[in-house]
Amino acid sequence: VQATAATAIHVNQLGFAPQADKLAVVTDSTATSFEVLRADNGQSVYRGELGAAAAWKASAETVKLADFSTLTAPGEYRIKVDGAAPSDRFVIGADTYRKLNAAALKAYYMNRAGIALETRYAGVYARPAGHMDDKVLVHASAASKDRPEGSTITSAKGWYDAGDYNEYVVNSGISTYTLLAAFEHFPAYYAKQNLNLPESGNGLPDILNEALWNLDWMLTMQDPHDGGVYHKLTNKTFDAMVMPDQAMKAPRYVVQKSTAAALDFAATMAAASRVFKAYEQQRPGLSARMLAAAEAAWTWAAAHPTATFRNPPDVRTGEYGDQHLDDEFAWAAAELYISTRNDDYYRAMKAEQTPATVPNWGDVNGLAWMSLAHHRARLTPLADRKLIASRIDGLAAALASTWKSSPYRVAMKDKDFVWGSNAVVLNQSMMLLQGYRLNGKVEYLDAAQSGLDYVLGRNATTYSFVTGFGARPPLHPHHRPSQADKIDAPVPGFLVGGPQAGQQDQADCPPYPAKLPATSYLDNVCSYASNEVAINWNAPLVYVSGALDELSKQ
Ligand code: G3I
Ligand code: 9MR
Repeated sequence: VQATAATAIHVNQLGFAPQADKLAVVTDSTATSFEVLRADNGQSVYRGELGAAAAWKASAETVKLADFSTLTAPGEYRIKVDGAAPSDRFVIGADTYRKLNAAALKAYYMNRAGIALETRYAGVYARPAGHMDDKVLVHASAASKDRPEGSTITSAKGWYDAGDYNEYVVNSGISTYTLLAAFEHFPAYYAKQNLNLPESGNGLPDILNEALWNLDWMLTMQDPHDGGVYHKLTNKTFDAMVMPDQAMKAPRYVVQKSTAAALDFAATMAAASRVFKAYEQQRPGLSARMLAAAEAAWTWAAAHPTATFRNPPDVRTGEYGDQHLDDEFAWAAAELYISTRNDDYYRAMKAEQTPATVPNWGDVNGLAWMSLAHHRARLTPLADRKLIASRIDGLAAALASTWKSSPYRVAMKDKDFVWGSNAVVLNQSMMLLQGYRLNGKVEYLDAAQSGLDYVLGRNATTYSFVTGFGARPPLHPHHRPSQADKIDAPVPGFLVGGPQAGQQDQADCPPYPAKLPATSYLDNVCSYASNEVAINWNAPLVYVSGALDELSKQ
């Protein structure tokens, strides 16, 4: 099924808003021009010159850009270049990413722990409940006077982290926050969205209903006796590739309280307390409870500033073992400052020393700046608004400059092709969008669009990296339900990790097609290093797809 012709046309396999920047990449071609054809009758509607040939080291290709941004007429199209098969079909039109955004959010529902997915909500992906987590053991590493080793707690709900069935507070933090930010920044887009969840129609927007499923779980991960937060809720080893209700029946554990978990928890709960304040009627007391939980976790972290996490010897599941905690302190302080307007938190953030970086689970500095920028009009006089603007703009400008000089027109450098590279490019887009929201530089919006184009097909692999979306989506993600459910198509709406040269799963997989950063990818269930799904990777997909739909209307 793979196009093997040397010359190939890579384009976003979904499409573009009429006013969006529209680019395709043509590989290893001697052609100098391209055409855009109507998909229904092949009529040529646009002709343009290809850009100059440039070498992209990450994929070892020589590529030319096709820019058809001035084609704005709604319709379905293909691109044609002499010597190549016509491109995949794509659409120009309004709300191009509505369905993608809804599916990317629904994927969280599909990954819920502690609930049966019913046919009326999950369709063919209905399944019995797994992991009720009503008797979770306190692991030796987490034992305290109030909760000794082997005592049990209840820790229901939450999302499975990824293709595995464990739940990790550090990764939950950035994921849940990003969904909350999508809602905070673009409330109109999400207000009427109906995701067909069990909670739909209860007076909360569905994006918040979904976020709440995980926030409820996160609250159980805090020890009420001291405010500390367990790092994870987990088996001792990874489950086999089975459905949730068939997973290990041995009890699960809460493992070691960590500083990173406490701070990511504090930041996320502080942000959530702001968002849920408007829903006091639907959820009386929730906002205040979240803020109190956030402050208690902050106090614990301040008293235990170096409780870094490494797996205890008998626990072999995901580690999320960040050793650098300045950014977690800064993010928690920023969110607590915004939610309480208490200047002590602003001082604790150490704004002058905090850089703005593209966020990931282990580096959350960018989230602090993103929240401060969004709330800049409502901060106390102490906040340095110039600094906030210059941090956001500085990061966006650096990303846009890489984007501009990249043969593929992506902000990705070689070092960005890490485990979960597809989320790197989307988090770059999310930060570019913060720059655009701040000062309206269209170049930032265009560069953000390119990040979504990349994961939807304008990349060096020919794939659209979201299950169920585009002409060639992944069919075999490392996702236990998708593998074990006996349904051919994987659960839709999941972004897979993407190419990276580490190949840490090589022992479990057939050989990869290539070892280059941008092409080292395997659509095979074995490939947890390039083809797993994860809640922190879907979150910027939600943010960016919704933002581009909404901003294209303005
Ligand atoms: O920190 C080092 C850095 O100093 C070094 O320069 C760089 C060079 O490769 O490596 C960095 O470490 C990487 C680490 O992530 C931090 O970014 C490791 O190579 C890399 O293997 C590691 O990948 C993580 C992976 O788990 C393995 O631990 C991914 O970020 C993380 O997303 C992934 O998360 C897993 C969970 O553990 C379990 N559940 C599924 C989930 C998704 O695959
Ligand atoms: O399934 C696991 C996946 O969720 C993790 O991201 C990955 C890396 O920690 O590990 C996977 O489990 C594999 C294990 O590490 C090695 N043996 C094969 C397992 C996959 O079935």
